[in-house]
Amino acid sequence: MTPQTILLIGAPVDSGKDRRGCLMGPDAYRTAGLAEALGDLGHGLRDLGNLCPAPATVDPALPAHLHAPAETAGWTATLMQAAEEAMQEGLPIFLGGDHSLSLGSVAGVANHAAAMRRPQFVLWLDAHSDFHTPQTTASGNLHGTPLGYVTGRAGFHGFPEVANPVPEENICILGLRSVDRAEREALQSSRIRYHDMRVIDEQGISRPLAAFLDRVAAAGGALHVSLDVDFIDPLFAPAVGTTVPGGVTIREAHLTMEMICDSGLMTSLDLVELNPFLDERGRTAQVMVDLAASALGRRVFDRPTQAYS
Ligand code: Z70
Ligand code: MN
Ligand code: MN
Ligand code: MN
Repeated sequence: MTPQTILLIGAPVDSGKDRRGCLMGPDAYRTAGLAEALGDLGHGLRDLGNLCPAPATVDPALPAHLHAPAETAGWTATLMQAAEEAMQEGLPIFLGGDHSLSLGSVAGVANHAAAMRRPQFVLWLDAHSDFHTPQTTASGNLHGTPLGYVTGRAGFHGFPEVANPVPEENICILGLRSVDRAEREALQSSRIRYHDMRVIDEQGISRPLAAFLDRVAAAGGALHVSLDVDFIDPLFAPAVGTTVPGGVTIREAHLTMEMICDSGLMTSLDLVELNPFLDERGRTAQVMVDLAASALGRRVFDRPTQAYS
């Protein structure tokens, strides 16, 4: 693939749920050799270090059961600005941190796309749909809300304004197998394209993915990819707070990344929900580094011996 300028942005966000440990994610990716792996592919690399959340206060209109709303609102402001700036220089990879970091990363890249007059698309690779609002979440965990926020759902009082909501029809979710009732109803009456594990089992992962990538290409869109560790089966990627059995295999995850790479469409990437405290000798961090490398050009062969079609 064409060499890129890749910006590594550490976002040790740990406020999106109760269970701690995702704050160690950025350093686990560095320790597992992310910069070296991407540099070996010929890309230019800049590690911008780790961000910290802007100061923020709780809006009294938010429901009382939310976990750490002020800290997450502060992270959202910081990440939104960092994302917008990074998009002017290259391809940012947001090293999480839990999935609440995507409130800021996605809203920020969408602001940049709007300034470039390009439609923003989002590929959400996750066991969960993360489409809650502060009012519909039963757990109070804001890592379950980023798609609600970036599509412009109401109720995020005290959070930065979403200037450029991502159109629902520009979002594709793959890997679903844990969706709460309130989310299911909201998803079913939305225009989001969502595919559960049954679809992947029956059709393979390449069919729904190729259809989405074709739509992004036809629209000349910018593509943000948000990779939650729990997209992958916990047998292969155990370092995650909420393990949901029945996820994609290493092979399906690599195929996903290779197809994204071949499309040439990806403009930004989140690596989220890695909890190194729960890992086994770094194996999940290594899986995520290998997947990022596949998305950015690593291949078994540099030339197919037969067409991969
Ligand atoms: C559930 C909630 C969740 C992980 C997102 C789960 C949300 N829907 N969990 N990512 N690992 O609490 O809202
Ligand atoms: Mn906490
Ligand atoms: Mn998630
Ligand atoms: Mn998840």
